[in-house]
Amino acid sequence: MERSLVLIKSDAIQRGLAGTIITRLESQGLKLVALKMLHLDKAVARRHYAIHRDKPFFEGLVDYITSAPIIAIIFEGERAVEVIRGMMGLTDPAKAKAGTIRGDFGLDIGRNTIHGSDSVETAGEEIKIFFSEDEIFSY
Ligand code: DAT
Ligand code: MG
Repeated sequence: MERSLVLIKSDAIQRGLAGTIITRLESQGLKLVALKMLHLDKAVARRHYAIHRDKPFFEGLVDYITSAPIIAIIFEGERAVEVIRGMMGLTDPAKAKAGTIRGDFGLDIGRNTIHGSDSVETAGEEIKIFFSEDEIFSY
């Protein structure tokens, strides 16, 4: 069974959208196997977004994701990575289709409410940043 790391990002938490977003994903049949609320420090944020370190938006992205608490979740399911990316919609909420999480709730490309792993390999790496093995449940 595939796993994906989801982050409910700072703007979504501040706007009270965490439950709505989690419900959408759970309702699709994705299984919650780990969940925690945390306030990221800059070092962990930089590690999570390391692939973007040379982009002009990198420091703004790190400031944003560390500006308020987030919720980190591992969802498990068949083709979980692809299913979640589809439900999230495109990175820029202005381009994301209605019915997708970003299309419905995203404010702008920086504040787009949700992160989801972009491949199974990335998911494995991202999960290790946020969770230890004993925080991941089997049921
Ligand atoms: P995604 O989150 O869809 O995987 P990404 O990996 O390209 O998108 O970028 C990571 C995050 O960085 C994205 O969710 C929001 C931010 N971001 C991406 N492109 C941006 C841009 N041009 N300006 C500002 N923020 C950007
Ligand atoms: Mg990405």
